[in-house]
Amino acid sequence: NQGSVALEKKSSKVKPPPMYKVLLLNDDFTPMDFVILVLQKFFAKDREQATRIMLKVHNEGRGLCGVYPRDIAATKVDQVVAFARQHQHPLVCVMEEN
Ligand code: NFA
Repeated sequence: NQGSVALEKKSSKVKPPPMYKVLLLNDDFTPMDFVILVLQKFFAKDREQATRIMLKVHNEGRGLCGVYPRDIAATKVDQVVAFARQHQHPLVCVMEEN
């Protein structure tokens, strides 16, 4: 089992958890600086990384913020959407299985 028991055959039960992408979607109204703030606050990006991701979303319609196990991904989505609504911005954040 992936090396946890000496001489046992490899890998019959222990699997890594399914992973989920968390993505931001473009809209016409959310300010660019707010999207950069979201990427810094919830996804631990520095200002330069956050700016690159924001511009990718703006230019291509969607962009990857991070990849996480299901519960963590779902919490990020909820936190981002709640924060955006508190500030009256329509920003959309979704998760999808990797
Ligand atoms: N398109 C928005 C604007 O021009 C900026 C934006 C980027 C919104 C990424 C949502 C996501 N103000």
